[in-house]
Order: sequence, then C-alpha cells, then structure tokens
Amino acid sequence: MILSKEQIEESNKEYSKNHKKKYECISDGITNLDEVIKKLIDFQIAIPSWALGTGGTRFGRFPGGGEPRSLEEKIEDIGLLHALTRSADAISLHIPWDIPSNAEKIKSLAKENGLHFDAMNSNTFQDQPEQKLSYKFGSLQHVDKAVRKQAIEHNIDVIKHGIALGSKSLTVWLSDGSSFPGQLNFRKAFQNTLESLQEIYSALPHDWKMFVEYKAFEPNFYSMTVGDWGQSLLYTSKLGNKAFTLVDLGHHLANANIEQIVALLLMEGKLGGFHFNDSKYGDDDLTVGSIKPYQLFLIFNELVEGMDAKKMNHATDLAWMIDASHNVKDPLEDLLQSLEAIKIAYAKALLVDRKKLVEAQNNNDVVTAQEILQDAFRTDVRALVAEARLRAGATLNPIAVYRNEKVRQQLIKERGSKTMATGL
Ligand code: RM4
Ligand code: MN
Ligand code: MN
Repeated sequence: MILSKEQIEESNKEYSKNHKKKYECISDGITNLDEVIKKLIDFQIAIPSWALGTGGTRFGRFPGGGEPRSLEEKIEDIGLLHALTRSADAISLHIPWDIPSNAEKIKSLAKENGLHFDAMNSNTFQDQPEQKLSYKFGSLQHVDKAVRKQAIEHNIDVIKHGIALGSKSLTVWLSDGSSFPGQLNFRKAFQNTLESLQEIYSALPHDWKMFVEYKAFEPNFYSMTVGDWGQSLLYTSKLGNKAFTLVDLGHHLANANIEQIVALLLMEGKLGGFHFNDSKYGDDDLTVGSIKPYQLFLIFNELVEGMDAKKMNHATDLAWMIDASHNVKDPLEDLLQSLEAIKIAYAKALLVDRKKLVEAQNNNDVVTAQEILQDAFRTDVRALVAEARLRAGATLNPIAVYRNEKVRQQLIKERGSKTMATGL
C-alpha cells in the first residue's frame, strides 16, 4: 500500500489551522528556529526489519493481522512510515531472518520508497535448520574452535550481503555467556570472543563500521560475555578505529545512568549508535519514551552537548535505530509513536540553554542547572516536530492519517489476517 503525495497534502489541510496556532506560540521564544527545524528534518531513524510484525513473550503471541510476509512487504511498511513522517529513511536487516535473494531488486525497491540500508545484523544466538554446529553454549566465545569458525563465517557472509545492498555497518549482538557459576572461564571466553571479532573486523571494507552491542542479561543469566559498556569498550578499543560500542536502552541493569555512559563513550570517540526502546524492568522493548521520557531527554541532552563539542553531525555521525517489540499494539502505530518520542526528546535537547547551563555548573548553582534542563524538558515541542514533518512533505498527524486511511485494514485485506513476519 502506498500513500500518495495528494493524500498527505489533503490530510494536512484538516490539521493546519490548529497547527499554525500552536507553532506560532512555540516559535516565538526560539532564536535559532530555522536551525532547529532543519536539524529535526535531517534527523532520520532506521527501522529494523524484525520490528514490523507482532512481538511476543515466551508465554504467547497475539498477532493483529496484515503482517509483512516477505522482505519486500517489510520495505513497503517502512516506506509507509517514511511517507507519513519523513523520519525513517533506512532499514536495518537481520540475517538470516531477512536474506535478500536478489540484492539489486531489493535495493531498487528500497530506493523507490526513499530508503537505504542501515546496519546489517548477524544472528548467532539461534540455531538455523541447516546449520552444522550448535550455538547452545555460545558462538564467538565457544570452547570449540569449529563453532567459532562457523560463527565468524556467518558474520562475514552478513557483511557480503550488506555490501551488495550498500550498507556501511555491521552490528554484532551476542547472546554468549553462561547461566551458572563455573560453566565458563571468563578470561578465555573474552579472549576467544576478541579473536573471533578480530577476524570479522578484518573482513570489513575500509569505509564500514562495526558496532558491538552489549547486554547485561538474557538469554544467559549468570554472565554475558559482552555484558556492559565497559566490556564492549574493551573489545572495540582493542579492535581498532572502525569498531564502536552500541547502546541499546534496554540492555542495562536497573537504574543505570545511561546518559553518563553515553557522555563518556562519546568523549572517547567510541559511541557508535543506538537501539531506542523503553523499559520498566528489563529488556522490555517497549515504545520509546513510554516509560521514562525524562531519561530519554537527558540522553539526548548529552548527545547534543557531546556531539557539538566534537563538531559532529547529529544526523549522520552516529547510527540511530529503533529496536522495540510490539506485543499489544499495531507495530506500525507503535513505531510512529517511537519516532515521535525520539524527535520530541531531540527537539527538547536542542532547546537547552547551553551557555547558561555552563555558567550554572561553573558557579555550582545546582538549582539553576536543574531549572535550565527542566525548562527545556517541560516545553511542549510537538508543534516544532510537526512543522519539521510538514516542511519535509510528511503528515502533521501521522497516527490519525494512518487510522483514517484504514492502513491496517487494507494490509489485512492484501496479506491476510494470519500472516506472520520473521523475527523472534
Ligand atoms: C537482542 C538485541 C539485538 C537484537 C535482538 C533481536 O536483545 O537487542 O539488538 O538484534 O535482540
Ligand atoms: Mn538491540
Ligand atoms: Mn534487546
């Protein structure tokens, strides 16, 4: 299903009067308004190919119908999200869930939808039917060299798929670790993993990046071999300047200060990118900004400050991706909410009065420092984000348009109510 330019323009008429009022109200106090809007327009977030179907837990899965049956249909879905928001111009593939059988065709379909290929993701956390050796006891860390070799070769294969699609990065997330004390020699597991990563790293094209994603627990519950940002940073530092640490917001122990982690990784030039989601208890993969919007804002506050200090391009120098699961919502509506939450947090961070904040910090004026941050956080920036969408040719009100155009109903008609997308 495709949303035409006319449909989008028509829909905007309905909301434009209301929008104008709100936009005028907020824009009054912003001195660098055009710069802020431009930054919001430029900021794009990649959608993973595994996020377009219904997610589930180990207790069950309740699909809502019309799920994409193929990579082509997933690209169509992301094309829809992009048409509605002009904020999601890339797709991130998981191999082998989404092997492109004909790279050229897939590439041109993506292009028709205004999309390109973001990071490629390898998968050595599940066994595939045709696979010779099992990953039950790990992959890149495995005590058996033959298993490590198989996992290395898979990653190199993923890089090859990525080259064919014009991707420029590989994300490695490992479930390697141990579930019981004594199961593993930590040092040997680290060494094996490092050596394996080094082999994969040496297969990277010169203009590629490698992202090493960490996670504190699950599926292993005693130790994870890339368990936190310190361990990831050890690997990426030893690997070289094409290797970076990737932060998934749901992969920390409870109450971790993620914004501080982000600030320090940025300072070291080792922050690669993000997997956005939200969580209350663990790796819950909930809609971005649905539980801790203040934390999200504080993270963006560090990102903006840190990237500006290094004269980095906000839109292109780090990899931005959503990594969420949709158990009770329509996946596309959930992704629209996540995209909006990210833009809102970013817009608020752009409004922070940096000069005054530095002053307050230097004067140890704790109260003023807090007031400055919360002043930005409490500003309703939704009209700014909507204006950016409008100027980019998208809808003022993505979810309303999605519902009015009966997108899900049409997808169910086209694809059926019992389809199931690949993923976890
Ligand atoms: C993991 C991690 C990875 C993702 C898989 C599906 O928990 O977040 O990024 O590839 O899930
Ligand atoms: Mn992730
Ligand atoms: Mn995760």
